[in-house]
Amino acid sequence: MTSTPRPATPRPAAPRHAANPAADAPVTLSTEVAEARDAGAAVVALESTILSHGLPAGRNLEVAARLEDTVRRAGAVPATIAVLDGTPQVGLTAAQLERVCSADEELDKLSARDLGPTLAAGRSGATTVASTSVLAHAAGIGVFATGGLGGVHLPPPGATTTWDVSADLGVLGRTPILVVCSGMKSILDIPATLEVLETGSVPVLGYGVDEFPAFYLRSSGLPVPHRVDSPGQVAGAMTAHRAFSSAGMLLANPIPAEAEMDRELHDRLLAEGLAKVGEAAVSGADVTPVLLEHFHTASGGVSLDANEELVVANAELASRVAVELAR
Ligand code: PSU
Ligand code: MN
Repeated sequence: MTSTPRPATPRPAAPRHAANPAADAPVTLSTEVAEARDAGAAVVALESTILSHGLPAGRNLEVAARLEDTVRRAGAVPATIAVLDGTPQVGLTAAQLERVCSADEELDKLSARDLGPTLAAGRSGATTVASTSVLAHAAGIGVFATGGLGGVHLPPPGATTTWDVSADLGVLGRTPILVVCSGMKSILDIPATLEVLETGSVPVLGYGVDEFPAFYLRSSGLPVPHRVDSPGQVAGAMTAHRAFSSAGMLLANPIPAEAEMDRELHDRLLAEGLAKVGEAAVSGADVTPVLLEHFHTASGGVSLDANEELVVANAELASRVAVELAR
């Protein structure tokens, strides 16, 4: 028996900069987010991995509520993103947010590559910076606030590389979105991460600072390529960048001074955490959650407070930028 080859039907390429990419994208927007987006109002995407894998249950729900509240007060609409029962949800109901924050759910941590298989299988999971960026863009949202960006992981003693480079970096290089964060944690190789961002042609802006922040600490000691001092300047840089590039943009906002961790405590916890990861042979997607857990328990909650304050500050700044862009 011979099978008849199907004629190839060339499909027209989808425009890369469709004004409303969400028109055909299989994402489900909450009514509030859809209305705001269609009206051209300010919308800010928020991720869910930071809730499910980055903060302890209980505390995560408080932080989630505070983040959404912060965005609203600043005049924007929050769109927390997660995959629930095979549907990418952009904007969560109170019950959905509770589900994402519940320890019983044991949600998977979904990077961008996990979206397809997870959706097809009807499964649920929390989205990282990479997958949140992809879904936010598909929903027509251009501004996203988080805590820390993933990056290039430090090799264990004796090794030269782990090849563990967060997908956050590659996705930012090809997704037109502004990510507002407090840099990356010093559990990562910050200079190497900045190099990879340069390779991806992702502009890196420092908000009110000349040095790139390091999450729990206000400075990594490394220079930031471009300094901006107001939401209007960020919006201007974003608009000008967009005329030439479909790459994302990173706005690094240092942790508020009063919430910054003590450097000695920080350095000790970091050394302990890295040793723990090495001993337990933790790898891949588990590395970041294990290190974060160590910081949170061994600091007696100091790092948790720091984490909360910096994400809230980023949500506020992202909202102010989104409001500028919506003008
Ligand atoms: N930074 C934090 N808390 C987090 C994360 C980063 O301070 O929870 C999460 C984010 O979702 C980020 C992800 O996208 O970790 C990066 O994970 P990985 O290194 O496995 O790519
Ligand atoms: Mn990784």
